[in-house]
Amino acid sequence: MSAATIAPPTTNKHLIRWVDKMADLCQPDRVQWIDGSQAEYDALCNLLVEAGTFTRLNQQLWPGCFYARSAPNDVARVEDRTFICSLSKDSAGPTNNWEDPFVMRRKLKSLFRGCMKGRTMYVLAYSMGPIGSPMSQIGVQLTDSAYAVVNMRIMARIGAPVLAEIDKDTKRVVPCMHTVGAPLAPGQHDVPWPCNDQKYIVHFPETREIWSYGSGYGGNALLGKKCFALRIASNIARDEGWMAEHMLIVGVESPTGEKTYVAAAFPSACGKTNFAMMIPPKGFEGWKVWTVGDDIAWIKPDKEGHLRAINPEAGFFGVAPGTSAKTNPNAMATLARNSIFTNVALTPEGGVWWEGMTDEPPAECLDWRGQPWTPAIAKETGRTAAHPNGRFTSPASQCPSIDPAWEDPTGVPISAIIFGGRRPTTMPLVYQAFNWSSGVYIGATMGSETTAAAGAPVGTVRRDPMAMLPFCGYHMGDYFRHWLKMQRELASTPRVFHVNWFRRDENGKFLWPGFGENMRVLCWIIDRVRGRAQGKETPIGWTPYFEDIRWQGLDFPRATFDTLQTVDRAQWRREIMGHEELFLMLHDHLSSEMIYERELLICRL
Ligand code: SAT
Ligand code: MN
Repeated sequence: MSAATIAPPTTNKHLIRWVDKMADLCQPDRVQWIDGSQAEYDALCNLLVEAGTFTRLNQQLWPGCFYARSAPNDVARVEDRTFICSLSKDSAGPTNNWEDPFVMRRKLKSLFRGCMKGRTMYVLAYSMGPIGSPMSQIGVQLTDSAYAVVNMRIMARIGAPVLAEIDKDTKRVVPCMHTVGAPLAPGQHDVPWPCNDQKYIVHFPETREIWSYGSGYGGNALLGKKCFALRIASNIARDEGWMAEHMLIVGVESPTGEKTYVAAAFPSACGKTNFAMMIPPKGFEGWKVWTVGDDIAWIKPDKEGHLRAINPEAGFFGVAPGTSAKTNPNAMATLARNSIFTNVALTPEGGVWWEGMTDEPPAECLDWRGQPWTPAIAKETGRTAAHPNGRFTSPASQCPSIDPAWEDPTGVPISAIIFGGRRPTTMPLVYQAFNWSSGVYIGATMGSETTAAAGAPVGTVRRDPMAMLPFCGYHMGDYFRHWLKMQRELASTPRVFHVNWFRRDENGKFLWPGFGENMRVLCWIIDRVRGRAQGKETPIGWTPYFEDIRWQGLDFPRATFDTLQTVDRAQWRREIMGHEELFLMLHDHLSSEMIYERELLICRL
């Protein structure tokens, strides 16, 4: 076994022993400890270019940028191959796939035996959260994917400074195993995107371990993100009395310099990244929206009992299609350099393109599979140039709206929590929960209405509690309990709101213009938090009076606003029937407070 030939850059005996043991299991040709330097990053990128995984983009147009195409069978997270292997099936709950941890371990051992033959095993120490922050957590990912390493360098803090933290031995380290599952026989030629048809994304919540097999893409391979920062961290958070949430964090600054931070959870395809990087509309001169994070928030009570949050990530792994100078200029500026693009289109000039980036598509390009693509071909075949889940990986520090406090080790104070969904009917533009437990109920029952494209009957709501359905690492009923329990740790709870940008009129037309205008709703939320705006009591919560929304710069008809805010009792009765489905599934772990909130809502209606 030719393990590390250079002395490992750590004194931690447990870490060294584990790396040796895993190298024995996976049998890589080499072991390389990642230091996180620019030189090392450049060398790995060169290696990826040589391997055909990366194409260096035109450096005049896209400085420091690379382009990658994945295998067509490895383009997204694989929820049906994601497992929570707690000791008892009951702890994983009905919303997670479960397998007996002993059975799964045996399976993984056999899959991982010799899985890195012909490859390098990288030892990637990483910190989720600023290095040294009391709210940060540390992981070490062993991976045979250089692509995963260079992406993780953008998405997390990695390398030597993290190893130095590990050497202090003050924090438990989460071991993360990752392989693309494609060992090479001697002399065998590698493919640009090695992966395996068989995929396993496995979490052991009690021992805080992650094992990922067969995929090199996104959340399957960048283990700090969904696997650690949400599924494992939600378990740690429950045990330690904090919250690991699928939420963006923004700070809103008024012209007088007053700053208010909010966290928000929306299901996928509701414009989370756009909201996190919002530019205030006409009429809001002097206002500023600052970005702290676009995907994950770790929220913890401070000594005084106020919630503070950090963004555990250091970059954005954003969906490219639909991102443009119109929908999200801050994202466009962020991704303009030092970024990695995956599964978008490659233009003849050595640039990238995706649907929605510009009004005019390029005359020709290579699509995400490497096939020639023209607007005419698209018209004829319906093929898109970019994969709908094509991504950019970009450093958060490059975002023009990045908050000056985004790396504050103590986090930022959270004054409000916002839930949202894509709801063509029923849900008003905005309403405020009466209190914490009714807020938890609102988050627990949130969801998005299915569209015709999803195959399901139109009008069905897919419940996605707190946008955590694929990310909660334990029983969803216990997760609601944990939310309710958090109130006891707090001197003051953040106010809770629900927003819906997607309500339509009887002709199917959106009632709300969206984008930057969402600032008006955000301002009402802040005015409520600060005790400045009135709320009108309705059966579902407090709603804004027309007069309390800041309308400057927008001529918005009062009648449309009234339609947007309508609480239709018949629709709401149907809505509550839908809540029952979720509650039935979770019934044996459901807190009585949730049933009580439901009864109260029924009574008020
Ligand atoms: O691929 S990720 O899991 O990082 C993003 C997503 O699918 O939500
Ligand atoms: Mn996400």
